[in-house]
Amino acid sequence: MKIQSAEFINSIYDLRTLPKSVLSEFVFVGRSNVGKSSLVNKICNKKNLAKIGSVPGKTKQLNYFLINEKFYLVDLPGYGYAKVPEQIRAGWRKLVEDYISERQNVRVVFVLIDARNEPTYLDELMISWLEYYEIPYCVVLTKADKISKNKMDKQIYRVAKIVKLDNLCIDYIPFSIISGEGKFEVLDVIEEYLNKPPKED
Ligand SMILES: Nc1nc2c(ncn2[C@@H]2O[C@H](COP(=O)(O)OP(=O)(O)O)[C@@H](O)[C@H]2O)c(=O)[nH]1
Ligand SMILES: [Mg+2]
Repeated sequence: MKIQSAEFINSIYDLRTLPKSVLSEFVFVGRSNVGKSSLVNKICNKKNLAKIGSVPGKTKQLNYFLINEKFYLVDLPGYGYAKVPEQIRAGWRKLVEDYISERQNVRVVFVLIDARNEPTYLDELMISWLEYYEIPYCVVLTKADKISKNKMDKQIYRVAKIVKLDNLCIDYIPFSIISGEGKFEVLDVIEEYLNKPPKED
């Protein structure tokens, strides 16, 4: 699939103001600084579509990008930043879980995990929600340029141990904005699920 047009639509702070639309949504989650905005920019071939490296843990909005006038990419607020007070973290949980469980438009959630770091409790929680609500997801191992192939294999093995339902986990994709590795794999997953009829309840 080729991304021909990509535009920022808006930032949502309150789920009651989500776009009234039936377009498919492909969602990116992961802790602050894992590379969500960088990935969105990379697959869209745009430098500044999504803001890179803004103050971690402070942004609590969902950012909507319209692609090819046909579907949305949604950048969820980052999680698991050590200095975030518990109250804000609880707000994050509610926002993200409500979105994931209620939004019918979601086709695939890409769970981003830094290839160098042990998956956190919140990565595990995220995956357990996706399995509970039966949403197909794809694990993306970011910043692949910073580790060896051997270490990447070990990381995939570690992450795979968290996954309980193989049928919902589409793939594990090493990704790097430096080498471009993983870009086409992510686009292929989007294309496949864009053309697949959504599962009936
Ligand atoms: N070396 C390397 N750095 C990356 C990669 N992806 C993101 N970064 C850097 O990681 C930092 C956080 O990225 P950002 O996209 O803002 O993360 P977000 O908070 O998850 O949206 C920035 O300094 C990026 O340049 C990558 O694939 N390789
Ligand atoms: Mg970001």
